[in-house]
Amino acid sequence: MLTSKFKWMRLAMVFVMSLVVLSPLAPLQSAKALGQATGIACTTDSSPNPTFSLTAQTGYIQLPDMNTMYMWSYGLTGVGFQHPGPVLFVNQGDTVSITLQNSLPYSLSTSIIFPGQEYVKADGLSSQPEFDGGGNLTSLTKSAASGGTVTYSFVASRPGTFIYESGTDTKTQVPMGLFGALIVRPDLGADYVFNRADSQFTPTEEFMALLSEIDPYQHAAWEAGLNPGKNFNLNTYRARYWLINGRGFPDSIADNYAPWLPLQPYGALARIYPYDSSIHPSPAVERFINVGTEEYPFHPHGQNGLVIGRDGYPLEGPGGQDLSFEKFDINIGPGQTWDVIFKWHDAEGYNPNTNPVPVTVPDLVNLTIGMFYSGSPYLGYQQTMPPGVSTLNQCGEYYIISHNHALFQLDAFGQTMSGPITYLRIDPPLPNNCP
Ligand SMILES: [Cu+2]
Repeated sequence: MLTSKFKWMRLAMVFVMSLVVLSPLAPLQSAKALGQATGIACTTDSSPNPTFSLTAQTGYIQLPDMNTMYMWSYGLTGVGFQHPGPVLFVNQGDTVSITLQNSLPYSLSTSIIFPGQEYVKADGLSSQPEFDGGGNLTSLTKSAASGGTVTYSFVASRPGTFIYESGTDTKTQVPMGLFGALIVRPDLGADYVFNRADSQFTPTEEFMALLSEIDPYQHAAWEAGLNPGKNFNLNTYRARYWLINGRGFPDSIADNYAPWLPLQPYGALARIYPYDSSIHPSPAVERFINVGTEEYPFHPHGQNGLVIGRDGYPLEGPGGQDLSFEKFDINIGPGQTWDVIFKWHDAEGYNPNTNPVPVTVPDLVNLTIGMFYSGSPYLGYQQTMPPGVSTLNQCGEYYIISHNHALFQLDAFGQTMSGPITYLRIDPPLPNNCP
């Protein structure tokens, strides 16, 4: 048992070291232009009439305990399986069309619902729920039969963070992985969350925490296919894996499109820079999304967030009054989205030469050293580590953990310290020499 844990840690370390080697991200350049190492990797199409083609299909993802998991998920048609589904970005006022190709097994029908979008059409007609011959609800919206397609369209009337997910047999199809994020940019501009001046953010510092869960017995039952739809008792549903952006820690801190996670393209590392009134004036934004069945109390250490929106609505009064609030623990309920702004101030400006901290820094050999520590408590400084200790720190940056505070969720089927954990990486003030 111990041996396998050490093996896991070693492999995790190799993963993380590859991350460091493979992610040359220059500050202030667009994360997107550089292959989107961190930040949300957008799937877009030309405004004002973006069209997307998604295929609901089967595939496998990798989990931190070395398990692989049979999933259903949305991938771009013709491109293939990915998990979670593509993050769709559109502009406010766009007429969005999404064609769903149903490639699920077992002759299942499937569909997509768009919570928060109004007047959704399916194949040109007002989208309506479906019922079987006995009057039982079978789908919340028009579905595509096995092998068939259905095209949904709607006008993205208001900006914000939204979910799209299966509307058919939702207790099965959503946990099996049929979900994704839809982000609507406001009229005010792509670097605003809402049509409010105080919702401006740094374009390269737009992050997502899409939180989900897996009951491996549900997935195994469908994978085995012995009696599809009847061989898993939903009353026994119990999540054993919890994921952030479709990955568990430490995969969660690897780059977007990390080559060893080819079907789980979205990283969750948040990389930001200290506030500076001229060089770096705007904050970062994180879009929290919960597609699971449990509450996810997300908890960025050492850092309050400013909650500015929930469920696609800005927190404002009828006259536009700012109703945003500071929050230390971000409690995202099932089906909710929260938009949270945060910034980091180098308030004290500590410097080992000109402004040292007014206490004696403990001797390095008396400290517990993590693999991301620079050897120096000062931002932007690196020092020699104790003998035998290597560091993944690149340029004296800080790493602050962010994780779900329902600690039972920090787990991968019994492998602890996994699940929805990521880091906030704070780089030294710009300009700097960080890779
Ligand atoms: Cu904590």
